[in-house]
Amino acid sequence: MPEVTLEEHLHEVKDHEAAKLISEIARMSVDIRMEFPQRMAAKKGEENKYGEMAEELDVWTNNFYCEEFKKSGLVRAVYSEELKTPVRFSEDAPFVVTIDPLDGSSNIRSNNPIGAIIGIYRKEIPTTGRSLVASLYKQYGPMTTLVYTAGKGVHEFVKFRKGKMRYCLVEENIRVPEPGKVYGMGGSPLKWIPKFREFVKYMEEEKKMKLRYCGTFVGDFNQVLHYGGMFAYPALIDKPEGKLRLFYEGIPMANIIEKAGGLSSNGKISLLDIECEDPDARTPLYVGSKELILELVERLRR
Ligand code: AFP
Repeated sequence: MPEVTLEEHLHEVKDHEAAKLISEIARMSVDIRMEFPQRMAAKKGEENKYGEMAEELDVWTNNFYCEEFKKSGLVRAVYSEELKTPVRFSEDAPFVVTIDPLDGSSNIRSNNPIGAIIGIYRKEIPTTGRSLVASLYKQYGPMTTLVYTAGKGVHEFVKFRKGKMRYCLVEENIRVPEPGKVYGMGGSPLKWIPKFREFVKYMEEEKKMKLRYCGTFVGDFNQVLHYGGMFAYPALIDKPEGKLRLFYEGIPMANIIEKAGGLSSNGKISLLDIECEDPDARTPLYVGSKELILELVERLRR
């Protein structure tokens, strides 16, 4: 297959400013990935707004993105899982971005896959996911990959080290396989709502699906995008809103799975249709193959 770089592929994106921002975000991976080894066993940073101990690398990565976004001149506001309030730059810049700058950072010490999740809007937040211009995630695994949608299809690239940094196309117009093969769930099974626990049993015993879970949403999502099935961080008995963040994690990834022919849900409706005023809101999250998500929503409704 002829080598197609990310920059060449982005020529197909009608919104040229969005294409430029996606290319800028891809370039940032070089400096970010180089920070990992020296901070692997870093001490815990300070407590974040959710009362969780942010890793030092969370804080560094967030600051790096904010500095680079400001320099790009393309971003007027950054909403981040690591910021108590959004940081604002020049008001005439075209985009507002939501970022989970380092998803899965509690997995750094164990060298599990980690990643970044980014939503790109022209409109102000809060808004629904339907107004996303583009969304993307980067996975820092054995290889650095980037998956994006700018509205027309979902496309995956892998970063080559040779020569100047470039991402090359691995697969374009990715479709979530039906039926799916794998499932993964966050949290403690003892805390999942009973109807979801029953559905997990159904996936195991009736659907004969295989458990695949790495503890990072980006890694667990990526498996479902490629092999089909479901990733869930469900509603919990003591926390009906679940753990994952609607704007920083759920909406950008829901956009990708749905543009790839899959579905997302909070147990009732698509994450892209949730109207929410709170940028820090959490949501129960179910994403995956369309038929499986429809079955789950039906069973949760009973
Ligand atoms: P961290 O970024 O604090 O590691 O949280 C990662 C995450 O938000 C998401 O990537 C995982 O799916 C989920 O948390 C795992 O949560 P549990 O450790 O509660 O299963």
